[in-house]
Amino acid sequence: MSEQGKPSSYRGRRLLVLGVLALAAGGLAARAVDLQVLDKDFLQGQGDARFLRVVSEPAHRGMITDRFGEPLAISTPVDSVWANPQVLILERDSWTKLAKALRIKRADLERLLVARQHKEFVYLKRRVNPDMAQRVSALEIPGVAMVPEYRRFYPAGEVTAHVVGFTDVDDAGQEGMELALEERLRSVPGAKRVIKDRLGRIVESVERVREPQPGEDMALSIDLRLQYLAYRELKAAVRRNRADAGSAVILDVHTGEVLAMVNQPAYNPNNRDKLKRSRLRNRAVTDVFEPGSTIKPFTVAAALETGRFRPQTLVDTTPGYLRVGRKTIRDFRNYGLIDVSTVIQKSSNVGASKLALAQSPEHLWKAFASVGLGESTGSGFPGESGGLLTDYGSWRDIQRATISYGYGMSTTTLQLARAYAALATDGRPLPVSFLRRSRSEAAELAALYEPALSADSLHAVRDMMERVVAKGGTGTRAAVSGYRIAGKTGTVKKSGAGGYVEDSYIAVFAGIAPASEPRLAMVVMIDEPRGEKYYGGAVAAPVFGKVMAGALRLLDIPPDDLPSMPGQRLALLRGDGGAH
Ligand code: 59J
Repeated sequence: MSEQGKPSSYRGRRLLVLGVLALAAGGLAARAVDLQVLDKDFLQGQGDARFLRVVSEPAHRGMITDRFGEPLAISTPVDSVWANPQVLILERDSWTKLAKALRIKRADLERLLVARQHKEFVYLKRRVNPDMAQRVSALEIPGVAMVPEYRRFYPAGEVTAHVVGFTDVDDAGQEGMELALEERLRSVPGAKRVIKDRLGRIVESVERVREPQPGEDMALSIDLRLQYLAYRELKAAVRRNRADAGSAVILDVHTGEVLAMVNQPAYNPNNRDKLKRSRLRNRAVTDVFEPGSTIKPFTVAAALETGRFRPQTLVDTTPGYLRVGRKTIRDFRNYGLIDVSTVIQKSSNVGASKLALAQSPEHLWKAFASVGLGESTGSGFPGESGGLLTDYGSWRDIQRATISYGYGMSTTTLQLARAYAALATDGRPLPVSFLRRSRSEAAELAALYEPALSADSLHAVRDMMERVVAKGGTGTRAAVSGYRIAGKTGTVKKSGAGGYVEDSYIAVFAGIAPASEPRLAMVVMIDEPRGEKYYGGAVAAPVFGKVMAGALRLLDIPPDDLPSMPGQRLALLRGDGGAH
C-alpha cells in the first residue's frame, strides 16, 4: 500500500462525512415537519387513545376463620365485566355475541346501553367466573373491559351461615358477624395511575396513588368441628320430629365463648337466590320463647339461698295441682310428698311454685337477673333479643308461681345457655363472645359481676340436675357414657293470641358437662315437633346426648364417670363406649 495518496483521500472522506451529516440533519428536519405539521392529527388521536387514568385497586376483605384458623369466609379475586356505553353503543354488531358470552339476553343488554348511553361506565356482569371472563376478553369488543373485584366465599356453607352472615354485592356486611365486624373486616381500595388503550384495557401501570389496605382477618370463637356435629344432629332431629325449626348453642363456661351455634331452617350463603327471609334468622339469638321447666334450677337455687331449704327438704305436691288465686297449676301427675331434688328430677310445676311462693318476689327476681335473664348477653350480635323478665314490683302470686317454672317470661336459646354457664361456674354470667377470648380476659370481665347465688347452692342444684339424666329422670336420653351430665328437660306449650295452644309445643334440653368440673353448657331447642313425640326428654335430650358425647371427646375432656370394672374401662378408652 502507498503512502502518497493520503492527503487527497482524507479530503474525500471529510466531504463524505459532511454530506452524510447534512443529509441526516435534513432528514430530521423533514421528519419534524412531518410529525408536527403533516401527521399531527393522526398522532394526536393515537396519543389520546392510550390515555392516562386513575383507577381504583381493590383490596381483599378480611378473612373470617374459626378459633383454629379454619376459613369460614374468604375473598377470592374475580373479574367484573363493565362497559363504556358511549363506545359500546356504536358496536351494534357485537352485541349478540357479547350477550351470549355473558349469558344475558341481548334485549336486556340493549336496554341497558340505551338507558346509559351518555354515561362512561356501567357494569355488565359482576364477579364472573374465570371462564366467562376469558371468553369475553377474547371478543376484544371496543368499550368492554374487566375490572378486578373480590367474591366472598363461605367454605362451610349452611353449617356456619347464621353465625357468619354474608356481604352484599359491594362487599359490605349485611348479616351476622360479617355485619358485626364490618369496621375491621372492611378493606380500603387503593388507587393507581395507569395507561389504558382505546378498548379501555390497562396497558401499563404508571404509579401507585394510594396503597390498597386489606381488611383485618378475624378468628371467631366457633370450633368448626363442634359446629358440624351440632348442625348435623339438629338438622336430623328437626327432620325426624317434623319440627318447624330448632336451635342449639354450646358455650365454654369459663370464657363465655360460643363454640357452636346452629339453627334450622338454614340456607346456603354461597347461593342466596330465591331465599325466604325467615331462613336467614339466627333464631338462637333473635327469637324468644318461654323456657318452661328449664328455668326451675334457678328457682331451686334461689330457694336454697334463703337458707330455709336443703336438697332433702320435703315439699308436698299433693294432689298434683295447686290453686293460686283463680288459676290452677298442674303437674304431669301427682308426685305426692317429694324432696327438693325430686322437684327437679321429675319436673314438678307445683313443687317449683311452692318454692317460689316461699321467697319474696325480689329474692326470686334477683336470682334470675343475676344469671343474665332479662338482659342481652352482650354478644354484640346484630338483632339480638334480650328476652323478657318483668319487674318484680308488678308480680302477684300467680306471676311469681308461673315464672318459677318458666312461663310469663322469655329467653333466647343463647341467653338460656349463658344462664346455664353461670350455673356451671360461680353464678356470674360472663358476657357472651363470638370472638376468641382468653381465660384471663374472661376473669377480668367476671369481676364486674356480683353473684346472687352462692357456689354451694349452685353445686347442690347441679347434683339435682344429674338425677334428671339418671334412671327415673325426665332426661335420660341426654346421658353420655363416661361423663357425668347435669341438665333439665322442658316441654313447653306454645302461647298464641288466645292463650296456650293445645298440641303445639317447644321441646328443650339445657345442660352442662362434665358435671364434676363443668366445661361446656349446651341448650337444644326444637320448635313444634309434629311427630308422635314432643317431650323435651324425647325430642331435645337425644340431640344434647349425641352432640355432647362428640364435643367432650373432640375437646379431649377427661371422662369423670369411668366405670370401676377394669374391662369396661378398657372398652371405653378404646372408644367402643359411645353415647347410650
Ligand atoms: C306441659 C305447660 C303451659 C303454660 C303441660 C307440657 C303450664 C302452665 C300456664 C301439658 C305438655 C302438656 C302458665 S310434662 O316441662 O308442665 O320434658 O319430659 O306447657 O304448665 O301452667 O301436655 N315435661 N311440662 N306445661 N304449661 N301454663 C313436663 C313439664 C316440663 C316433661 C314430661 C311431661 C309442662 C315429664 C308443660 C319432659 O317439665
